Amino acid sequence: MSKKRILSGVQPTGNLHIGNYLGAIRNWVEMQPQYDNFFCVVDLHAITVPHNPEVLAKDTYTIASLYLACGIDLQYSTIFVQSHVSSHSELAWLLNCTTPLNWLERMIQFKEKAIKQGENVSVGLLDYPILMAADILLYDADQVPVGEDQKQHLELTRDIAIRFNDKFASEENPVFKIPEPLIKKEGARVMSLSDGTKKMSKSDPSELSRISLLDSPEMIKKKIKKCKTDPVMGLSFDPQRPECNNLLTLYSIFSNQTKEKVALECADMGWGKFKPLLTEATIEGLTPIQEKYEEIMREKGYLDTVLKEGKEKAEMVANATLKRVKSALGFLV
Ligand code: ATP
Ligand code: LTN
Repeated sequence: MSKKRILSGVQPTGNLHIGNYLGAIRNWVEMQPQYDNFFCVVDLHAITVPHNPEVLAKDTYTIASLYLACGIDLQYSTIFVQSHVSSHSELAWLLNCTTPLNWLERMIQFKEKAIKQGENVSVGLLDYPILMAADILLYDADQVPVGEDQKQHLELTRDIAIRFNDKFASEENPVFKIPEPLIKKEGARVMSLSDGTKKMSKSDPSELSRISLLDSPEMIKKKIKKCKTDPVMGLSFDPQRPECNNLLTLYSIFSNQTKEKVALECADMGWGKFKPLLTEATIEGLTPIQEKYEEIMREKGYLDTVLKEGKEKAEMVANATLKRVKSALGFLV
């Protein structure tokens, strides 16, 4: 029996932070041997908010090498750049014309990001989830491993696929496979270091709000030292204490210990004792990724080869799906 397929992606909008790693990439790495995997760097999504052309290409390389540095293995997985496979844009157009506008207007991420843009909201920002649906549906993905914040987009993708199949295909011969979201509980929503009620995000203007995978040990130490805490004595996984809950969760993941064990270990601790422990566990967790990253970046030309091969493999699958879609819609193919 052939393996089930996974597709996921990250936007090249800056360095990856530990939220991206714990919420998404760590799970990709863990699952990859059992699946046929496609991981893309979604550069077309990165331009839905104002961007700097000079940093887009650099960030695209950074994210692709971080995929490898985090442990994505080309034996199991294909890494490619979204804009290298033109079927993504083309399917997005076809889905634009078969999806009701009001499905997009309800998207939480759109509403949140639109507020930040003021008058300058692009059509692309509204259309973002359609392009994401195209990414997923082109590969007949069975599972899409993402963080909690992407749940609504995954539900929309399913609705788009179901509606398309209903209108343009038969039950026995559907055009799209209906994908399932895969959201692991631990690390699905890593919170900002400056505010335990907000998710950690690449686009937060404050560097101190997140730990980047490439932060130096000194920087990690500084960020944890400055992060927001609370004045309650003793530490616990209390949902009423968002900062405490978040920091203990990070510690439990990076130190490879169960929540129960961490709860016991930290029950009588104060922040002064806990912060150095978290700092050490975080540095230890990130050092191997940083070393591998440096190695990949030193090897000139390697990444280009990986991405070229990735494009070729991705195109084979994506172009076949696009042909099916166009034929169902009545285009001459
Ligand atoms: P931006 O701030 O530019 O929107 P982001 O930090 O939200 O970026 P994305 O590229 O949108 O990052 O997300 C990549 C993956 O990381 C997605 O699967 C997303 O669900 C996951 N992710 C993002 N932020 C977090 C977080 N704080 N906790 C857990 N997972 C996260
Ligand atoms: N919207 C996603 C990034 C993304 C994605 C995808 C994730 C674009 N296309 C396809 C999974 C599958 C985000 O994390 N912000």
